Amino acid sequence: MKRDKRIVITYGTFDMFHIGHLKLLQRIKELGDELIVAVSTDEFNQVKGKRTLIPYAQRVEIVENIKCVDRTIPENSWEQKIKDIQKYNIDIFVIGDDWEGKFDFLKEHCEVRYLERTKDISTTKLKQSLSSFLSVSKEDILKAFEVIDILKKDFE
Ligand code: C2G
Repeated sequence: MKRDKRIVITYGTFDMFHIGHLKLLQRIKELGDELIVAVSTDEFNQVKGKRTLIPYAQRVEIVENIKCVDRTIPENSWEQKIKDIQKYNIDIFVIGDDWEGKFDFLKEHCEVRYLERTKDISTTKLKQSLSSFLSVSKEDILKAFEVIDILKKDFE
């Protein structure tokens, strides 16, 4: 029985949602008609050894409100993908190419595509720039304000 809609699925943590995540989801959606995103639960992120800043409830609420996303499901384990593909009649599994080859075993069940990651942005980089921003000491900030005051006087 020919189904008219092509259904695509991807999996991820989507912590501190950023432009790299958005560009990926938009490009995945272009491959089909309906996009399902499996968002890693906090418990599964522990299994993945991934520390997240934003709790699952907020990460999944953000993802399900992304225009190109039609549905979200929880990602609780590495092993659920085949069942998901069967349960949701998935035509294409897609993920960033940092996973290149890792999910080829799904090829018996659906098409598998790896898309290029967006360069120069990652949750890790965001956390690093956030911590360096926050590590500016109070003295440095006060000194900066003093310099601004001096400069303002010079221009008066
Ligand atoms: N991504 C991207 N460009 C970036 C950062 C991330 O395209 N600059 C992609 C990743 O390749 C992944 C998706 O965004 O396809 C989500 O990234 P993460 O939240 O880091 O997800 P990850 O930890 O890779 O989880 O079972 C699969 C795992 O759950 C994937």
